[in-house]
Amino acid sequence: MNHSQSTALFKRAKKSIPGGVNSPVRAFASVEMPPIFADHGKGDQLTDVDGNTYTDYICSWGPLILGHASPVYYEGIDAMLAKGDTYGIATAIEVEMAEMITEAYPSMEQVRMVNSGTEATMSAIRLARGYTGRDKFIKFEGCYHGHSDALLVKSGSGTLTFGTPTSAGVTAGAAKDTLVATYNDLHSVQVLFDENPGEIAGVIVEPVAGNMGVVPPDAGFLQGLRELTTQEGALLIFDEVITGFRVAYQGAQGLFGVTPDLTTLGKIIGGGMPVGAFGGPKKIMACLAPEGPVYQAGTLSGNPIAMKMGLNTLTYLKQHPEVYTAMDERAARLEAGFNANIAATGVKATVNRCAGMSALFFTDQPVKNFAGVMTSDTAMYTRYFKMMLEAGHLMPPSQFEGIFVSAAHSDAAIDKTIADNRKALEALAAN
Ligand code: KE4
Repeated sequence: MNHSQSTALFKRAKKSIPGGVNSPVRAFASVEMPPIFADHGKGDQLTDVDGNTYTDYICSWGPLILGHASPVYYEGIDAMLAKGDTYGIATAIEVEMAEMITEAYPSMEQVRMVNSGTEATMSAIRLARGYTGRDKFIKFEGCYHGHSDALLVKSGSGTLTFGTPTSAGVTAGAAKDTLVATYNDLHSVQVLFDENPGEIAGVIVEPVAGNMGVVPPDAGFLQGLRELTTQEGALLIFDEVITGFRVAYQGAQGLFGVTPDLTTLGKIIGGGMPVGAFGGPKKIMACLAPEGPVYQAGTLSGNPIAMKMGLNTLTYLKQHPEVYTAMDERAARLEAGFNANIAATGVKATVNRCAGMSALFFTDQPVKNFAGVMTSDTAMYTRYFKMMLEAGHLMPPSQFEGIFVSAAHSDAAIDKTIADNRKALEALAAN
């Protein structure tokens, strides 16, 4: 495939944008090649500026649950734009969005809209601290909750690619109240509570980890966190920025039947526009300004155009539950196909999956936590990524990200991905 236009754009971009990209993972550094630049997408297909078309498994890192350029996202947008796009005062559509979310997530009696997942988690942590009067909180190694200072500690996603699990610029003071436990290890959480009695405001967790590849929760892990936090007077925060409206309409809390105190959302709820949200019981949310002492704000929070695209998406998902069944079936076929290819070729690899999100790790070790992820052969992943790209399949450009199947992924596309995965694994097995 010819990537000359992408490469030229990247060279040009590096003059005016740090690293040539507006988010590090887009630089393709982990797979040691210049990034491709997108030109357009339709359904499960993405076409780059050189005219190469791929079946897309990035799906904008989660938002595109209906695939690229679905008319569902855009319904009624032109009419709204004719009236204006932002006001700085409240609008009715923000109320409709809040009602949509709180109806789908009973644990969220109230919800505040923000502009990114980072804002949502940062605000949720501040709220938990303000509500409990406690400073410390627990996160899990390899989980990524956006780039606010206190959460950029032993984090996942791009911080793993760039070897900065705790970022430069995050002061010791900002990180000192962040305690780090091991995913799927309740004892590691209990130890932190025992060492910090009465000081921990909350535990924030990706209920299905999607930023160290995909690591589903072991049976009982989430319930165990619920029991531990209740017993210790700490809040349980589910970061459902990826899993919300993805692993089920009711998110991971609906899928696993565990009710958090606070939930953060993002990605899908914006229909492709920059949207995040956080919510919980009224007694906790009442601590937020303007009612309470915990300040949080945003110029474009609840932007009407973004709300409309988000509402279009959520309304469609609510009216078409069959979308989840179809996504789960396709992701299961992809998993089964990859596993058959691993068995047939003898390549050391393992597949993790939860509903429509999955990951292919180049390790024969079980991947249940960050340590398991780090047994992966990232050099082999790089070779695999490039072979799949050349064959017309855009896999995540990092071992530490997830594969997303959308409602738009066709059976034919899935089958071709499985067939080309077999060829790639055969090539890896040969040398
Ligand atoms: P944003 O600030 O990027 O909207 O959301 C941060 C965030 C919070 N919580 C979870 C569970 C997340 O996965 C994310 C962001 N996810 C990454 C992909 N793994 C965003 C991709 C990127 O950084 O470009």
